[in-house]
Amino acid sequence: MSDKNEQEIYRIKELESMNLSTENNRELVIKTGKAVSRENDILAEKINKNLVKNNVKSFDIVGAIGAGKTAILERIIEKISNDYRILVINGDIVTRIDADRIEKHGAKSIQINTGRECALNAYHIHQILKNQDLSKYDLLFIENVGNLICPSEFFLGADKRIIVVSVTEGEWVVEKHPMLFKMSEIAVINKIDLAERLRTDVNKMINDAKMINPNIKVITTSAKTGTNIDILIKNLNL
Ligand SMILES: Nc1nc2c(ncn2[C@@H]2O[C@H](COP(=O)(O)OP(=O)(O)O)[C@@H](O)[C@H]2O)c(=O)[nH]1
Ligand SMILES: [Mg+2]
Repeated sequence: MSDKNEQEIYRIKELESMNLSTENNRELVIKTGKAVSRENDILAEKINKNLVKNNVKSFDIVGAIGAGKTAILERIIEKISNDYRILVINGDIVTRIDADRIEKHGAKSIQINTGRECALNAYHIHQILKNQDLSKYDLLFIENVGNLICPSEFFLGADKRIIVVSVTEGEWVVEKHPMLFKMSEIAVINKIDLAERLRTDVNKMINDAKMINPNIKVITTSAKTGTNIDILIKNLNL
């Protein structure tokens, strides 16, 4: 990109953020945001009804980039793909790396690339599920785009949300991101094989999650060694 083009892009970005910060525009942005969120929730409810009608149990997996969402799914699928017919939707900005990883373990996987969007929304899921014969599946796992903030704004229509954090993100990661812990049924603290070496206080992470959401089930795992993947599967209540 030439210097001139780059300067132009920065100028546009500056103007965008200046506009958002004026009182009138802010109100419009908030109003529009609320309307979008309401539409999303209506569609999410429809998606869930349809999944339930077809006896498909569904899970929305959220967490930062690199927390181990795909690795945990690989371990789960390895263990249960003989007993359940599984569909996985993988969300990423670009590439179909995760879908290719999942497919090697015995589940059908579909990749969605969101481009600039930092989370999946119900419309993405609807676009995919409307072309699927849901009677062919028992379980749906949705791996959301790697992000600890944006996914809290959009329900996808899954029965349960699972938040995955890892000890490599530091022991403060839970208390810094309360929203998604409030909105999840299961919290996975992954990469415990590295906890000792990093001297991460895993108990603090567990306690923080329970303090934020007393009803959340917290499970410590290692997708690398397979530790506690069985316990995680048990807690899915399949
Ligand atoms: N040591 C260790 N590495 C892990 C574990 N889980 C995932 N990883 C590694 O962490 C990296 C990111 O994992 P990935 O599943 O792609 O994370 P995602 O972005 O959340 O889907 C990969 O190199 C994995 O092999 C774990 O429990 N222990
Ligand atoms: Mg992934």
